[in-house]
Amino acid sequence: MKPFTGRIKRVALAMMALSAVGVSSSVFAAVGETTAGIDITNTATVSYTVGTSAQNPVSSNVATFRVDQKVDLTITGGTPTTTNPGALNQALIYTVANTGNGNDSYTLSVSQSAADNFDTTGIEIYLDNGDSTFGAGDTLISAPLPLARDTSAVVFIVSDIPLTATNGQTAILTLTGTTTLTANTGADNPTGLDVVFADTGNNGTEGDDNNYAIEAATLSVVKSASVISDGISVSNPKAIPGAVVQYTIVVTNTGGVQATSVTLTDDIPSNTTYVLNSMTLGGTPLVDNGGTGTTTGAPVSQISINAGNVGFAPGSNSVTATFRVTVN
Ligand SMILES: [Ca+2]
Ligand SMILES: [Ca+2]
Ligand SMILES: [Ca+2]
Ligand SMILES: [Ca+2]
Repeated sequence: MKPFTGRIKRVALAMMALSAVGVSSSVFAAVGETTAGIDITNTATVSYTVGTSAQNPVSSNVATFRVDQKVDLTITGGTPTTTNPGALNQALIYTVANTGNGNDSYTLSVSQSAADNFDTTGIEIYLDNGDSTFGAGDTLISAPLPLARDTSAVVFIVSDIPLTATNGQTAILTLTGTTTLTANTGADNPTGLDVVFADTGNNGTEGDDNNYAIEAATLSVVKSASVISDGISVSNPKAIPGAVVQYTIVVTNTGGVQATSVTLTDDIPSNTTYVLNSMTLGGTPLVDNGGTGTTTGAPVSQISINAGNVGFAPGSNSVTATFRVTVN
């Protein structure tokens, strides 16, 4: 009865491991299969009679063979990760499952696709601490990952996103796991533990993709100048010395996420003088150095305007700022 009880216990442990990481039990096709390394013994008995008398039965020798190890694993990429250009330590989630009938360890590696938009840098692999979220409690994987039969682990590829990535781009990364066991393709050793690769392709290695999806703000800036007054002509003022010229700066976001902390900075051009308190943002006049519009120097050599957030929804994806100078 002992082996039977033991198997119940193992299955129960496996189910606990499953619920801990939220993996469907259907991935573990080997649940219920006999564990590698168990010896199966059998004895034949012969009974007979002589005349009408039953004789003592005769037993055979014990025939023994060892259950061999079926190596099988699955790697499954999870939901893609949405991220931004320049973001550091961004995680892609994968599940590694031992679907064989024995304990195993897997060497994990990462490859980057060339059929996507960009590569990431600084790649590391982490083992999750059970919350399926990459965080401080997770552990850097630097050795083969041990997994008992019928258990799985959540693993993250963690890497940095280049600043050059743009809105809508993707980077595809493949996590590959390879058993540390060696297949025995020769004759069966009845009493030894042979290893058989039972995964797809019978090569002891499996992998799957996941990808980063970039959400970026894409800002463009357009600047124009128009003469407001020259003290001579109301209808057609010209840029003569003493004329007031208004600069208009329009920032437009054609990306997929709002830009934050948008600051417009402009040097006051040579041969002009800044008109004090002439900055506006979204049509609202700003008081110099009142919090939103800042001037530098006396006389003013530079202005800057804190435009805050610039959204990306069509129709509300731009901000307009103005300021004025006089021509010296
Ligand atoms: Ca790539
Ligand atoms: Ca975690
Ligand atoms: Ca064998
Ligand atoms: Ca394979």
